[in-house]
Amino acid sequence: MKLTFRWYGDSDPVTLSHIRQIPTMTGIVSAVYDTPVGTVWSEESITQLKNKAEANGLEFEVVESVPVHEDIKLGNENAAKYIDIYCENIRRLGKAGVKCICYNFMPVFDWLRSELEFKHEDGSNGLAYVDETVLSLNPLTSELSLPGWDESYTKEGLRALLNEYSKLTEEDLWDNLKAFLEKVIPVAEECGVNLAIHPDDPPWGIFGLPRIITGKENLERFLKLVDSPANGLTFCTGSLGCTSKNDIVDMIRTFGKRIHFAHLRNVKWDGERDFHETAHPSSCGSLDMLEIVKALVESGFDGYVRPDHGRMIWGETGRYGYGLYDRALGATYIAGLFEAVEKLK
Ligand code: DNO
Repeated sequence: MKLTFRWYGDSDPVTLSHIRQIPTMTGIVSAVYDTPVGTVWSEESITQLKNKAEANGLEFEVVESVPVHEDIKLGNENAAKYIDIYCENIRRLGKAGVKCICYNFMPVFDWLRSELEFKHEDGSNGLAYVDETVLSLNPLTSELSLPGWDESYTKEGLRALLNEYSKLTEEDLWDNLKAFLEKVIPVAEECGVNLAIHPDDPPWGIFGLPRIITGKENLERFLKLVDSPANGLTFCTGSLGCTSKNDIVDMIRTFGKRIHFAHLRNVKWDGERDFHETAHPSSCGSLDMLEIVKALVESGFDGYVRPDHGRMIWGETGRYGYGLYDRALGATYIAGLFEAVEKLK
């Protein structure tokens, strides 16, 4: 496995020189942030990103994310045009040495939490999700700014989009995902790039919008849509594992080789649809991180790993979930688990 760290570009308070000093770190996970969704990324921006990483002794082999335009998910008359653009981005990234592209297929909203500064007993704080709070929110009237809310929508734009989605069923979303994969996977194969879908977070429908990348059965169905190694998974333990209904160790053992990228983090279940994010070690949350790493190693996983959301500790402020300190602790913990499991194999 290759240990990586997410970096949000020049505006990220966490610098590349910080990331480089985390033991055993090999590379960054990043994206071109200077163009809107559905545009071609300039070769210059891609090269700049790669050069910056390399100047700091880091590789740039993983992109998170190349976002999928809503018209592709809706399967409307613009879908073909945006899929062509997506293919061009795969070609350009492949040419620059990118090996893995993470993306998601969640309508409108990305990952969602109801609390950004949930207080932990030790004085740190982190992200949390309380279903009742989310159910009481109306995305059209709420002034909240949460991760997953795309700030670029105007209220009118969002209303129109939600209205378009109101006609879309889960089965329609499956059809549109299949149509997307049938075009992009052959291009990915040609370019030596693996695509890795990120599960829905949380893995259930919200605000009446369908979500389909949610659990074992659906992941099985997903992998069969286009049965190619290039059509793989980002296995996010915190997303799939935020509900006791998903047996994530079993899922890792089932999907093994089709996992190209692993997001390893822990969560504590507070109810059937309530959870908060914790420090990475097993004893801090509900997930058994050792069993997770064992399952990855034993199923021949040979991809990229990154620590995921961290708490804010030691007075750090910054991008929610993406501070330096707790993620760096997570990274060394993960590296330790891999070392132990691999040596004891
Ligand atoms: C949250 C992330 C997600 C993820 C996208 C992938 O922290 O894991 O934002 O990057 O859903 O497209």
